[in-house]
Amino acid sequence: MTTTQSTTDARIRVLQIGPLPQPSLNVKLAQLYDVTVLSEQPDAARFLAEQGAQFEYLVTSANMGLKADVVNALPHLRMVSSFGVGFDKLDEQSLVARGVRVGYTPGVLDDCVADMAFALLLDTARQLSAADRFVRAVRWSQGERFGVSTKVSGRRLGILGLGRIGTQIAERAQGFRMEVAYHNRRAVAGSPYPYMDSLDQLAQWCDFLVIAAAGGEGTRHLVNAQVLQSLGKNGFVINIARGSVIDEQALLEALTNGTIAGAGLDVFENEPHPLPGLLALDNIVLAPHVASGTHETREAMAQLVLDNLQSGIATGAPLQEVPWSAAAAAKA
Ligand code: 8YV
Repeated sequence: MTTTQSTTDARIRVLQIGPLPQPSLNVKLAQLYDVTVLSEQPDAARFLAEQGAQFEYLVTSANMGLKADVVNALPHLRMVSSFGVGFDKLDEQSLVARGVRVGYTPGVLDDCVADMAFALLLDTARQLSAADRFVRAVRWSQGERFGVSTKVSGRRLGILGLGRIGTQIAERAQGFRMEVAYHNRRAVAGSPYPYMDSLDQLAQWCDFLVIAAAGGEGTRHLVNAQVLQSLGKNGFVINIARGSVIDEQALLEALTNGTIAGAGLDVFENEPHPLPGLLALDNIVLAPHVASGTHETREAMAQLVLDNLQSGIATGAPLQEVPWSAAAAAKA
């Protein structure tokens, strides 16, 4: 006699750290698996102590991350599927030590993040948001003049981090006939763009410094007071990567003192709390970490989270696996 497991019994248990930014993904995960959302538990630590041993699969996001104490409370954890390309908030040490495979969502968000870099660059240089505020405040209608802004086409674009997203930013710059150069932890073989040995050199050379480097300890505060000084009073900094790459206090001072001309930021050191001083400045454009936040890209990211999880369950490996060794090299 053969025994048939009921669908419910066969459903795989998945621990989800919290609600994911794409609502359809929360729904699909719950349809496909037996999902427990950790943030919905009245006492998460107690839940983990009592039921942690039942989970082999976990879903999180770049933003929510995954802490060592959670990994350590899941003795049978085999695979993590994370929504996002950044993995600076996933605890590398505990995951690697335990041999847990980790999937993430590179590639599918490059276009939208690069588009956002240019949106912030154009807005900051041409003062579009400030112009919008000016018109809405009826200042134009009352006879005031807005003043002039800064030309973008044909200028120099410096990219910190010529990875997938940095490369897409460089490609968009061609449409604006911009000169492009970059700095990385090492030169990218075959890149058509000139490599600058130091970030300081890149900052001195460029008009617009765009941050597209990975987050984490290896890149923390790379853009400091000295680099901003080198960028100079006509220079702009744009950040679509991680807030931690810029020393936000030094940036606030540079924007306030006129050490640099302006900034466009989608990311901050302590999200969702930009330094309060930044909110009062007019030479800055602020966005709430939404570079990947289009319907199309978020759907593609959601699909990759599902595909990574499904692949992990079926084969033991996600389709797109976090390259921890590259991150370690960045720190060296
Ligand atoms: C995510 C991001 O949307 O992919 C990343 O690393 O920072 C964003 O694209 C966000 O972090 C989701 O949690």
